[in-house]
Amino acid sequence: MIHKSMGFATRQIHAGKAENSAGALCAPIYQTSTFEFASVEQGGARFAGKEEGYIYSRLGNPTTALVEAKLANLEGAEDALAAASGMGAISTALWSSVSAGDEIVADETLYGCTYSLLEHGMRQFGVKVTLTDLSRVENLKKALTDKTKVVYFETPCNPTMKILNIALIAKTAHDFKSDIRVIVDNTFCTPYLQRPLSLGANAVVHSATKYLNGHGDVIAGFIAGDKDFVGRCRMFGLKDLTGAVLSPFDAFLLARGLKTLDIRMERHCANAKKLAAFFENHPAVSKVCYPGLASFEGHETAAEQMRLPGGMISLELKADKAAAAAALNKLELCTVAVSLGDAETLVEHPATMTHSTYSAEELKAAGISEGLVRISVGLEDPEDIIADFKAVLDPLA
Ligand code: 4LM
Repeated sequence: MIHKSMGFATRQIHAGKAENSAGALCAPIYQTSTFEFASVEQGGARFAGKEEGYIYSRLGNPTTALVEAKLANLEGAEDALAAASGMGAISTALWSSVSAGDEIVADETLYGCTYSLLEHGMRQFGVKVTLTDLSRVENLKKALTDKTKVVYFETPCNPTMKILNIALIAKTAHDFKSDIRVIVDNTFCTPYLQRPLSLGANAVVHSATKYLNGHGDVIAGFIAGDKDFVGRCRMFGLKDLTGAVLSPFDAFLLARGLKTLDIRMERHCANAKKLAAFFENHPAVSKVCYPGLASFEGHETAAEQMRLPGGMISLELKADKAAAAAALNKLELCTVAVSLGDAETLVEHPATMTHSTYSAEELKAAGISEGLVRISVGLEDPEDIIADFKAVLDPLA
């Protein structure tokens, strides 16, 4: 039996149980698209919501239900819904929240495809999207109208690591209109580092592709929040609008990854802290964006709302673009790749990769410089990660 008072590690391992008549320690993979009804009447009753039970795996599946229960427990949410990707979760949550004529206010610094969904996608369907810098609460106050249905942001923001004050943004939005849904993308933190619902947000979305799974072998997402909203996302947003359903096999891999979330996050953060200190003292580096550094603008807010400063670092090099790229191409241990939260240290160039959905002017407005390099610090020995960067940065100094 799992109690709310139990610790994070206990809950990440034990929360959520799938039907399991054989008593297998690891819940079985219910690799099935559909479920047998005992009778025509029973099938009808399940469709009508008069009887509990599975119908079809786009509406629910025992293996998927297990990871949904785990994530809901860890985020402190009433309910959670798994999706086929982070973008599947985000688009499901947003399309379940607005109709044509409604408005969304979002921070201007977002993962590139979320930016594209808002800026290029939702606008096409008559939803007004206002993108602004939510680190200044007066910008939020200016953007809110009686048509605002959603306030949406990430913190730390991908890729600049800008920190947004969850409690302040949620309070400002709710003081303006109590039914505004404040949705926070908690991908960079996971519930081990930050729990937006406890700070006043209404819903959380995740790319579970990243730290939640943690092993670079799954694309997945989550929505967590109150029962009504998650129910609407499940039975309308995901079922009818996006169809972005997580497969039972990927749910099984996620359940496996989640069992070690706290240990992995502790190590990602410890490694990132050492690497950030190395970069801050390296003469080839002009700027380090890491919430754990006292020199970083969002440091104090990060310390208030995050357990630890995370495993992501962004930096700028003094060298010109070609010389910086040539240096990073020589990394031997670290891998040039997008994505984050894996055991391997990954290095990428947002302006030409994850944020290439922004135009040059939009990148500038969002504070994403042409020279920014983003690092997802892995779980290797920190001395080896630092030695790899030292070997390629020293010649630039
Ligand atoms: C990346 N990110 O940055 P799926 N929310 C955040 C993200 O960083 C991402 C998604 C949602 C990267 C992918 C290539 C904050 C993705 C979207 O990729 O749809 O699971 O998540 O490197």
